Amino acid sequence: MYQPRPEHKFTFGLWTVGNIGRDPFGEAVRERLEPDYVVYRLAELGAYGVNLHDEDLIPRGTPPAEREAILRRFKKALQDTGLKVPMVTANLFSDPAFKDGALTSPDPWVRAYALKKSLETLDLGAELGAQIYVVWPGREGAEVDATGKAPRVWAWFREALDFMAEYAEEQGYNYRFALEPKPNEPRGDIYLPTVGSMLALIGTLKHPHRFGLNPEFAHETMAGLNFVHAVAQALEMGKLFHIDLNDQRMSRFDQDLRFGSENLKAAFFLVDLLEASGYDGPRHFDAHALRTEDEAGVWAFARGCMRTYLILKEKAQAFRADPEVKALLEAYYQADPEPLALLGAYSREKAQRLKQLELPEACRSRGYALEQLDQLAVEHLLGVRG
Ligand code: GLT
Ligand code: MN
Ligand code: MN
Repeated sequence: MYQPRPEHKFTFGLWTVGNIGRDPFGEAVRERLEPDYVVYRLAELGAYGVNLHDEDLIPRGTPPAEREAILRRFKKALQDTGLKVPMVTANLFSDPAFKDGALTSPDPWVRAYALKKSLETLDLGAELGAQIYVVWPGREGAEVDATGKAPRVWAWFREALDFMAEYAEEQGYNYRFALEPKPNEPRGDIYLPTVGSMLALIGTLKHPHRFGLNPEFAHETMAGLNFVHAVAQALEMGKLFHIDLNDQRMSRFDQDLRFGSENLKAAFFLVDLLEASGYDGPRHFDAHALRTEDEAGVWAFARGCMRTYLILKEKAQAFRADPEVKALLEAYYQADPEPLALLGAYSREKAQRLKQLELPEACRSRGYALEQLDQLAVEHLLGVRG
């Protein structure tokens, strides 16, 4: 029961299960896991794929011969297990050069270097079969506004994205670019803080169809926003290219907790939304085991993320199939043809008729039965129904 299988499309990053538990106050608590070892373990657990930053696989400064050896071992592990690499991304945050931004650094040398690193990561990903390229602008932010940088960064960021898309096109790579917003951390304020701001940016790019979102549960939650609503908007706009699943307490540092471990109800409605939407991309867990854990805890964490997702999927299906829920929803969405005929696309005639409209008094006194509906959701979650 609840056994993950590749067709569920669960993925983890090398940096997630490989997280060594460093935090701003404390040193590493776990050993680095070799990338090929991670592949074998994830495959055993039933995952579909493994994602990576350039530097997760090939640490900065690796000599060419060693690079080839790492790649050979990694590809062999992929071949042995059938695990995929659906997504890659460049690490544009660790190098000290990126301390005041990478693609939006005030130093054009740094901007050029960040772009070079991105192009090389596009090459690496193409070699591994990746089709999603994530851009997470974690260092594209500020603590100090005296620079007047805020109005300038958009052009730099936009140019860099256009450049990457055109490079990928020219190379014949089949990438879709997934932009990942976050309100803060590591910068005091990141310039593209929310799903809404990222969606707005996409409309200003040269090749908007190549760009979509990689929203993360923890990031919208840090901003006090409703992740389910953010994902729904991205889906409705055809822009959900990838998703980072994890959990988070509001008003805290970026916790990247095990999926479903904190906001169970939001996780439930997220799975409900995703599964009903036809989204067929990876379900990526961008989370890591608690710093208290040893390696056994890491694999328990990974199993837990997938298991919780599958349990919630079953619960969501039972909730939607519940006759009481169905009856409440039928009453909720009124389908009276009279007002419906006045809505939709504009016409002069409709406008005239709308001006004559008298709202039935019942619309003011009606109840929406949301207490009943929500209680049913809670009871499904608590396991006493369905
Ligand atoms: C980093 C960040 C994540 C991003 C990753 C992609 S790296 O761990 O916290 O949210 O998805 O660069
Ligand atoms: Mn995060
Ligand atoms: Mn993420």
